[in-house]
Amino acid sequence: PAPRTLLLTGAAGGVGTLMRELLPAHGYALRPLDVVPVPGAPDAVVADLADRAALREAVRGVDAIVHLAGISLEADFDAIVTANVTGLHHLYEAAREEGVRRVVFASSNHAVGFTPRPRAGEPPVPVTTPHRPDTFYGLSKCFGEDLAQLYWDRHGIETVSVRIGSCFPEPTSVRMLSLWLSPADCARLLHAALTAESVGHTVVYGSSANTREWWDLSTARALGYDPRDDSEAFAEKLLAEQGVPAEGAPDDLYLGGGFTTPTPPRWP
Ligand code: 15L
Repeated sequence: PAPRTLLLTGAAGGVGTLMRELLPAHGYALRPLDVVPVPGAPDAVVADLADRAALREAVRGVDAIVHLAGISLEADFDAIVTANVTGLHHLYEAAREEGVRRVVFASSNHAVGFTPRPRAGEPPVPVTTPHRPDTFYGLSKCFGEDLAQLYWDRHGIETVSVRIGSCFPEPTSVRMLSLWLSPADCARLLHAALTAESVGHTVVYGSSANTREWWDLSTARALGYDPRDDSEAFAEKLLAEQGVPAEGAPDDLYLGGGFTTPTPPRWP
């Protein structure tokens, strides 16, 4: 049967807030969780990924987990390890102990951020491209994908790892024209990842059907994802405001853009 009750971790975060609005229309009852109180959700679980007992209680009885919690920008190595490595292990252990069979893991384009962005005429980047993290943050997403693989091979817990591009209400840079995942398409992609049969551990890229796409959405489409939005609607305005990235600039060279620089965007 299709999953209906979801634990949504990181429910107070950027993507979490958008998904709290949009996932119920796909038929889900949400159990939101965050390390801080979730605005407008007094029943949300407030728990840290360090708290194994709280996680075990939080996953009990849900059909699936959408894991958006953790640090989502660059930070000190120890902080990244605590939240995104140890915390992820705690969550999967809770899932294993409580018999939850499906996880959707928010990976990131920054797991492959040092991959050169394809030029005109070059093929889109496939999901099989080698990991090339651009930050400790991206490195933690590489680890997360491997942890998901381990829990599938060893324990039969299925995961779709979604390498999310840029999920915001609108793209705000020229780079994001290639990586934008509209909130509505994000909800569609999560729904596909939750309902597709026999996913084992599947890696997909997460973006809308962007005219300027850099990567290969075929593994996402194979799950049943049918994106409806295209960042091209914002292209004229953004190009007029910002121009194309200069040749050799980070946004020109790499998928990860500014995350590849000595001063990547930092948490919090
Ligand atoms: C990410 O992984 C970040 O969490 C998000 O804040 C954006 O910066 C996004 O990548 C991006 O690359 O645009």
